[in-house]
Amino acid sequence: MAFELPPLPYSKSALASKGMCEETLELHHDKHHQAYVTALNGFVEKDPQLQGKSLEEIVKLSHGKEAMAPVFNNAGQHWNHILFWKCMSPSGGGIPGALEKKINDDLGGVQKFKDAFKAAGGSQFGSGWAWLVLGSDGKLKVTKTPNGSNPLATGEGKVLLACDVWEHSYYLDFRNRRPDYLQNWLDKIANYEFAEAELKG
Ligand code: MN3
Repeated sequence: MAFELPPLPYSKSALASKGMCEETLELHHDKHHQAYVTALNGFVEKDPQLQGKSLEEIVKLSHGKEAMAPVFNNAGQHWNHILFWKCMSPSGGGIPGALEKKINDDLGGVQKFKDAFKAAGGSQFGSGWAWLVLGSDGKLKVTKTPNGSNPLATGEGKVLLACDVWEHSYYLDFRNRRPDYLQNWLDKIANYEFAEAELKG
């Protein structure tokens, strides 16, 4: 079974009033994400050791192996983007109670969480991702990864929020202003209902 591009869980214009325009989602989902899926399927077709494996298995199998870097980059990006679409919502921005309490307990409050997330995403040199994860110690943690890497590969924990800080994610809407994209994403777009469901799940 070839890997497939999942449909967006909202229309491409659904986030336009929130600071992510239709063209951004069209290019990002239909072109960028599709390209990772197509490339990954190409690698799987040529490599018997990848055949029959789940996406998670391929991410873990290829992580840290120099010869498999192209496989890892594309499998990682497929996995990351599947999450990213779920981590945004037209009704995003509001933090439900149980998640807010956990953020207060583990990260010192919502403002500190957002500052840490902005710092992680803003300081990721070049392309990459900012994450809110639930660590194996049961505590929330804000982290970042370069390029196509992710907490599944690094073993840093269960992802509650994934934010793409590659330029293709924000350049049409915010130009070079990545900190503004991150602030807007956290305040208006982030799907904290999803994060809370993952926290409880
Ligand atoms: Mn992307």
